Amino acid sequence: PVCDIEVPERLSSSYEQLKSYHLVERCVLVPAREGSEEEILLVHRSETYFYHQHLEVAKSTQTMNEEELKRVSGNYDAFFFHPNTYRCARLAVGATLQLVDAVMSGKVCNGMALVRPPGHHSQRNAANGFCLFNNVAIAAEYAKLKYGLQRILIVDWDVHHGQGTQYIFEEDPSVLYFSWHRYEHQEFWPSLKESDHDAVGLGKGKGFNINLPWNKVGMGNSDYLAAFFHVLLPVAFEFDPELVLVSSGYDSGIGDPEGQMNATPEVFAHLTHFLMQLANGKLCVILEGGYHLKSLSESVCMTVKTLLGDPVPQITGEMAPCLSAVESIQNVRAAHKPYWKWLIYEDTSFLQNLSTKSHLLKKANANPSTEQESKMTNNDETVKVERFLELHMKNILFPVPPVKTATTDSKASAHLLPVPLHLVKEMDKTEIKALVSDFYADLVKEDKTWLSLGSMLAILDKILKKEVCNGIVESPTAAVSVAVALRHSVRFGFQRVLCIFIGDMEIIPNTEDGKVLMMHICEKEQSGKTSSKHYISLNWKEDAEGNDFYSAALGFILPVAYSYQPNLTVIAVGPNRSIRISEISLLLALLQGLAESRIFAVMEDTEINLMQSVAKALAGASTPHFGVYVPPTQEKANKIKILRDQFQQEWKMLQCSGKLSI
Ligand code: Q9C
Ligand code: ZN
Repeated sequence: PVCDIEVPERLSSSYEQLKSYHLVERCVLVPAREGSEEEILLVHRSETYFYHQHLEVAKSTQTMNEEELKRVSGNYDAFFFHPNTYRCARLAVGATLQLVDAVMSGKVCNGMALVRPPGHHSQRNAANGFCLFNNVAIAAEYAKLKYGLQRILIVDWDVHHGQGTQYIFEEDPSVLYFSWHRYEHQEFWPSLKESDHDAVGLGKGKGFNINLPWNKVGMGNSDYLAAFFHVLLPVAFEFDPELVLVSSGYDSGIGDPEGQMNATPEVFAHLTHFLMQLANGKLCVILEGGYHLKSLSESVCMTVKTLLGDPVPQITGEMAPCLSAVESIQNVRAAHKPYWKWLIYEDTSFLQNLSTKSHLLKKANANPSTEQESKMTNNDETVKVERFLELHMKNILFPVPPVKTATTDSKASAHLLPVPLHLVKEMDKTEIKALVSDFYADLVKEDKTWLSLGSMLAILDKILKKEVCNGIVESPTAAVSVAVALRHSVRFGFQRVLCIFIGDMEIIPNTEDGKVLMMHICEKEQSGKTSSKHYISLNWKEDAEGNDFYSAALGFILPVAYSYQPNLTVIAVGPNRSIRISEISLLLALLQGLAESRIFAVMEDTEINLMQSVAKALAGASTPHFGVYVPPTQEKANKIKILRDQFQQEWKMLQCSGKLSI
């Protein structure tokens, strides 16, 4: 039997594409090795015998003739032996473990293993779905044993359910397994009941298996991001893993003949960027599926580029999850409510009548096309997506600014910052004066104010001209500085600016309607200011030790921001901020996925610890830690719910339940 999609070209074309983006030369190359029998047996041992059937059978295929290979392969579902399969599979295991060692020893922060055969369908005692040994599962057991890890997160973004991985860790609370997958009400391979959202784990492992079944094809960027905001990320931050492994199949990307989904390569940059915020950045990405060679290789490149710390491309197009995706998200949240603190006060209930149920009947009645016909249309489709991607990647990729983070040395305090920043000269006084009187006179009333605009304008200019990626500036009058900054940016041609105010500030109403989205995080209710689509006030006061801001950041701020798709983010920290430094760091880390990482921080509160943390977050120099996870109080959870209900029609990434409450 032959397999015409899980082919060696998957690796060679990915590698060629990495070379053409000059990504290979920026990586540390970790040599592969064969995984040892002992390592393979960490997962594939038989519990009752000394004879380890799975390993022995696999080993014996090395010397078989074609007929024997066919016979053995016939014992499995969608697995095909070649005389080299065993050796390749041992290399795939070994390469994966080498990556785990490189990350755990601190030699590298993160990395990707380009291996085949893939692993996530492989079970303790069976090959399955192109997988012989379960590379990622072995890696998790290995990391537990060798490094004493107690919490490992496996994120399986392959379009198929990694049922093998689920079976292996079903009863194990030390490994949290998350998988989304094409399901179509159990119509799609491997067509298992246990791939549905109600398979949450067994025994002690209850709550540590999370399945998000897609009941329709055509899921895209918004659906994947919604799944991260409303399911995976909150759980992941609560779980607080020590290591993150990705079962990284790109058959969930556009053009894949298996997945039939619509997500474009840059979404993988975003998913990667989010996962880099966990486990102190310890992230190992291991290849699984992905059968459209162009889609696969571009997605691999987006992943590696992000692992290397490059800014993330903007997502284009309408940001709204589809109804079926939202329904799936609602059900998995309902299924996991008993197990996770962050869900305690979320109003989640199961949705029984899914909008996709009728689609089953349609499918059964549809005329099956002949194999010849479907091969033809498949080829057409493949070429079409190839052409689309060729153009699309040119459109979304952008030159990385030569400088990451800029500041001015107005008070000679820049040297106190923990990371070397790029120093920019203040704008010249006459120049400011001219600018202000021409365009900003209504905003700048006091004389001493315009004097303080020199640093702000100098840095902002560099960001707008894309000479630097982000910047930090002190300002004794943040509200005025920001008002000027916003109008200046819009005048420069930026169409959507996201502005987040933190603390007590007299917010100057913006006149750039629709081109600015403001969010104000403060303790007191803003009297007289009513929220609207472009002005949202989030009253929040710190009341816990640790960090209880995850629910606001993931459940509200990020979905709104992703719905808006800003091309610049401005953050202003004023007096009496009501969130902690660790919470501001979290926000900064998450928001760097937007606006090609263009962030401008305007600081009125210049407490040294705060300045250091913001500088660190912007420079991306250290791996973040955001303080201990604290679940939101009922009051706070309720606040988020009310805001979500209020805005989910306009900012659709907020949607996480099927039947809208308004
Ligand atoms: N009629 C991975 O992506 N399809 N495996 C079988 C049987 C198997 C995919 C169809 C697809 C396996 C790693
Ligand atoms: Zn797959």
